[in-house]
Amino acid sequence: MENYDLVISGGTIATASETFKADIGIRDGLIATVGNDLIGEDVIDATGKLVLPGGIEAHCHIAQESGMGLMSADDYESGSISAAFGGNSCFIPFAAQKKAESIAQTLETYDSRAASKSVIDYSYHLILTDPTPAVLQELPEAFDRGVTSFKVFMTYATRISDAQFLDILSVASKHGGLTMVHAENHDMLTFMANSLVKNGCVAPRYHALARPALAEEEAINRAISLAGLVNAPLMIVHVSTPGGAASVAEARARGAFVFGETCPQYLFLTHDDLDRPGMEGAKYICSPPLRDHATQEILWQHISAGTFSVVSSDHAPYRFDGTGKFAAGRDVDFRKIANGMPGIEMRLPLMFSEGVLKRRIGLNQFVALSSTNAARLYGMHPRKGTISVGADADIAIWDPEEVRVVGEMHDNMDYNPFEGMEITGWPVTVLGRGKRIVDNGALMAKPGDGAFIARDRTDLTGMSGTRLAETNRTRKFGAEVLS
Ligand code: DUC
Ligand code: ZN
Ligand code: ZN
Repeated sequence: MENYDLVISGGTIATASETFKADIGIRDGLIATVGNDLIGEDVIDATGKLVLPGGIEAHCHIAQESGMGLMSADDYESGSISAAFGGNSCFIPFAAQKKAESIAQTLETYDSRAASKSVIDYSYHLILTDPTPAVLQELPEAFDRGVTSFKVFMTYATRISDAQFLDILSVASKHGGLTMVHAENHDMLTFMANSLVKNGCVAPRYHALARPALAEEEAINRAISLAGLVNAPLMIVHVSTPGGAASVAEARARGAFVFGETCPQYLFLTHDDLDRPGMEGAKYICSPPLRDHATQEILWQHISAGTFSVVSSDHAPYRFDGTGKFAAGRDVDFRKIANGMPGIEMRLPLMFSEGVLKRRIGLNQFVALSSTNAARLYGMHPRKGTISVGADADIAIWDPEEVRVVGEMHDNMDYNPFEGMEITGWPVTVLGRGKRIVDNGALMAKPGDGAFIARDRTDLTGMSGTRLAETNRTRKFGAEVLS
């Protein structure tokens, strides 16, 4: 009988499509076989445990300056460690372009921030803030080196105009990149914020009022229309509204290249959290803002109906002090409080405990939402995101019965927005390419053990896209509307 480097024995394996009992044999960091009675140099007894593909965190801000220029509290070491304790074996933080910077310079900066620090495998999504013609020309080179997705903003100082958006989308359409968008209508937000502040409404709770659902819904519809014009794939990140989710669902139902993401904070927290005493509400300032209980239920319905391809943390860590939330002072209005909250370690336990165990989603759907779909969408499948022969042995072993009350996490934060919740089901061992990253509460990996993963372009097979009559060459008497 063959010997493997490591065997995971006796567990219940779940992928995005199947659940079954088997052993996994690992050799040279890859899954070499899935079978019974396997023999290994090293064995992990997974009896009574779930054996899942390691989570892939597809939206987090690590060692990144915000639009306000504020550095996130987590670097690639603390951020990746926290991710691993939360069941993730791979993550895709953002690499944010500074004004006037080339994409090559941006990627060089983030390579130096990540390389010797991450304990899990990683890639980046670019953030485009200065899409000059030279930058757009450079974009396909980033796709070629495996950075195949990038985010743009429809609000903030870093926002792009609709004209710039179309230019970007048409480059992405032609060269196979995936555009991710923060969709909120900037002028609606400015109007609301100015009116509130003028009337003395400056406390954290007004953050939610200043960013109404309608502003997100309008921007999502516009983004889908713009992408449709040039038939470009589009990922709407952090969808927080019923109308926004409905637009994603409608676009997907007609085969458009549209994908959606939501986040745990929109499922587990509400704008009432912004109304905590004193400045405590600042901990819950994130954008889009927290909504209400009715919205949570509708977002859950969209999760179970398949509207969202991924549930990501949007971990954007700013401490509750002068280095983070209050970098502009303690007595400032809500507009000047750092925007974002932590959650990279909580994403999967929350979704397992409240999603799977409360039967809102099935176990296979949990795997799809937490790992497999991200791997597919962001060009890492089948190397990552599944348990199959030849895949990286990126595996999370979960105790589905362990109960913990949420407290401190392994990130570099001084608060946890989910503190005090009772959560059932936690990852106990996480492997990255066959090596233990965390094991029974202990960190086993070293900074630098994680490697950069060059990603493929998004596979759009099975979606028809948007073929508008006006851009169809044969109907336009041969005119080249789109090059
Ligand atoms: N958008 C994000 O994706 N994260 C933090 C804040 C924001 O506006
Ligand atoms: Zn955003
Ligand atoms: Zn984000």
